Amino acid sequence: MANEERPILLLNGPNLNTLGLRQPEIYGTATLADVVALVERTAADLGYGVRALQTNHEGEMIDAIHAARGQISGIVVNPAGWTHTSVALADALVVPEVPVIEVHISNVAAREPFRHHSYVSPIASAVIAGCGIRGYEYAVRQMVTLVS
Ligand code: CA2
Repeated sequence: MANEERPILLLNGPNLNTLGLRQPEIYGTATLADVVALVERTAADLGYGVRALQTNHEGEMIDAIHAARGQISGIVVNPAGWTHTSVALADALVVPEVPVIEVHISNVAAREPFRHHSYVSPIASAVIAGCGIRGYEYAVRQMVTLVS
């Protein structure tokens, strides 16, 4: 099956639709559209398509993950605030049975203690944090290495 038929699923969690609009000292000035374009460009260079979703609604993200089962090569996810709160999202991410790579724009380990725990990291193949939006590019490259 061609890689385009099994795209990489790019998931961005709550409030990331406002990326670039506030707190540039933490998150930089790039927008969510810049992130999606970077991921699409990187994946296309490596022969993969991308299906992208950003949502502020946890159930919508969980439903999208369930619906992707059997259709995707892997998941690149920035769970945002749900990283630190959501057993349900972590449980959903294993449903498609594909590699999951967790991305954080900021270095969560260097921030408040409540950001030091992730429910997603134990089910992730890799975790990238503190590289700015470049972390998404690195995640796609690592994903393609894992699934090709
Ligand atoms: O560093 C990251 O990528 C985070 O996942 C971002 C989350 C935060 O809760 C995590 O601890 C780390 C926050 C995303 C909120 O999105 C914003 C976008 C623009 C400006 C401020 C927040």
